[in-house]
Amino acid sequence: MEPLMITVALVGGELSRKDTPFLPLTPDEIAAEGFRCAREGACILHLHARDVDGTPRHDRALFAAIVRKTDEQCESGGISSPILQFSTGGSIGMTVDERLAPLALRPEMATLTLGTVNFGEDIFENSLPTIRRIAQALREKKITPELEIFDAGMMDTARQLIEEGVLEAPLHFNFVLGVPGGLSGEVENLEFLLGKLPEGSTWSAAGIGRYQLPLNQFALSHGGHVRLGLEDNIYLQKGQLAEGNAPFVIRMKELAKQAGRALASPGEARRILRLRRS
Ligand code: KMH
Ligand code: ZN
Repeated sequence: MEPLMITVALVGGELSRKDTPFLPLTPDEIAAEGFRCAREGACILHLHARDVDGTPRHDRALFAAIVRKTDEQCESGGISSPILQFSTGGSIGMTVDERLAPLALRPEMATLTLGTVNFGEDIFENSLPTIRRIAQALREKKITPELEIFDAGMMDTARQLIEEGVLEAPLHFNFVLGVPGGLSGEVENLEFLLGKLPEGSTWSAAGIGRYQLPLNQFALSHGGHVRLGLEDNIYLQKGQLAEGNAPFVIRMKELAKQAGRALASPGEARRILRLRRS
């Protein structure tokens, strides 16, 4: 098996400090948290940004500050900078223009959700024209997409977009299961989706709330990769808030060690993901 890539979804676009006091919000906090996670073995940071009052804001300057501060921390801490993966999902209600604005910074990776899905009481909107538009922006800027799969039909959309030439295989998929309104996070659902992966794809598994750990463990033992962190789950175990994102990484590092699977460095992750600028 390839070394395990750990992606950390540090903050997300929906939570607030009312949900957990351990949520990093400012660029300084996000960068410090990213550095801690990278030091423990994470190789990809999935990024959203927040305004001074914690409001989700897809603002280019905020993302630029996160990038700069993360690089500075890694350099002074003597570790390689992780891959920075910008969210193009943003948070519910953002316009597509807002969601795309930070891509001007040309990160190595960015997300691309392959369909509209109910998101709790809200709607996370990704019509086909929107998906094509985001995919084109990524292509033009040579940013590698991570395809976010929240529901089964999104795998059919992946196939359709490959046929259209909008997406180019081989591709990297991230299954985000357990969003209320999307496909739930039972392992059998992940197995079903894996059966639909286009040849040559790489994949990771993320689970919302209580689904995070079992889906991560399945991926660890089946040649996939993992996404974890506060965006998806704020509890380290039942009733115990995680004191930041690093505890999830530390636990996964231990599980990988027990399973005899090495962790991917950022350089190895660039090779595994065939990053366009590697
Ligand atoms: N905040 C969610 C509505 C992504 O980052 O690409 C969407 C999301 C997906 O978080
Ligand atoms: Zn996200």
